[in-house]
Amino acid sequence: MKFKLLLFLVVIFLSVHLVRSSNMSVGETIVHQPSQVNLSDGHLFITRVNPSEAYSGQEVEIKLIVNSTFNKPLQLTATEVLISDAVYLDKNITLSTINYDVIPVHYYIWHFSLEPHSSKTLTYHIKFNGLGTFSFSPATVSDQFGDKADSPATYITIKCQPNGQCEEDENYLFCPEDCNTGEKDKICDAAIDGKCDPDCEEGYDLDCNKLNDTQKQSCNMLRDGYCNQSCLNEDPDCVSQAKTQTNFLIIGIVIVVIIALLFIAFYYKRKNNT
Ligand SMILES: [Ca+2]
Ligand SMILES: [Ca+2]
Ligand SMILES: [Ca+2]
Repeated sequence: MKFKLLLFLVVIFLSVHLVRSSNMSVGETIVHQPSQVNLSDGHLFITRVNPSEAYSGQEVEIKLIVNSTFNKPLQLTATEVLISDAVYLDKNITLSTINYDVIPVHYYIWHFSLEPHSSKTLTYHIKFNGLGTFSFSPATVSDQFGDKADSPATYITIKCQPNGQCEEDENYLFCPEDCNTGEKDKICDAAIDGKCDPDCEEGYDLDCNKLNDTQKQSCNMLRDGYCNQSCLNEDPDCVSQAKTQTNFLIIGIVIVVIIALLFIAFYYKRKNNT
């Protein structure tokens, strides 16, 4: 009995001690603090919507759509790292900068609140003066609980506005309307078009016909009309040659089989007649 009483007192002492150490009074309701709410199981989303293509110099609208399926209001911070090749047109959005290894990286940051089960669209505008395919890195959003969500990376291809002239910074790849293959446009297209592309290094455009016999016979992996014995399975000339030889062999076997069958049929027919 004494032992049970002692055990009861110890339990009471430890309970009071633990409650005191957590700054709570006896009988106070335990409330989960915000940091204990876990949203990482998919209550917060961010998506970027941008056109897949645009013209050089054309204003492009980019949308970041933030969506919450949580049942309480959220205080959110969204961040978008900016593409260095683009021109940012919204003067009313503050441009922030951070240095990574002395390289400045610009970004937009938005602070806003979101009601339960609602979404918000953040919009900004850019244009590109150069041609090419540019990638947006994932945009991020985080809430007051420390939970985060990332958008998928997206891409945009900037093409020229055709005007019939292959101008500086235009090329066959992103401005095929104005630039033909084989032109000096900083792109080696290596097309077999009868023109030696001045942008190609020696050996890449076969129209340049600069390969000497030694270069052709080496294992250069180029379709130069020579089957390089040192790379039989990789040289495109050997592969096509081998295919042709195999096709001829198959055709030959089929012809022999047909002749043999005709001969046998003819033999038995004659035998039956006699
Ligand atoms: Ca042009
Ligand atoms: Ca070229
Ligand atoms: Ca060419």
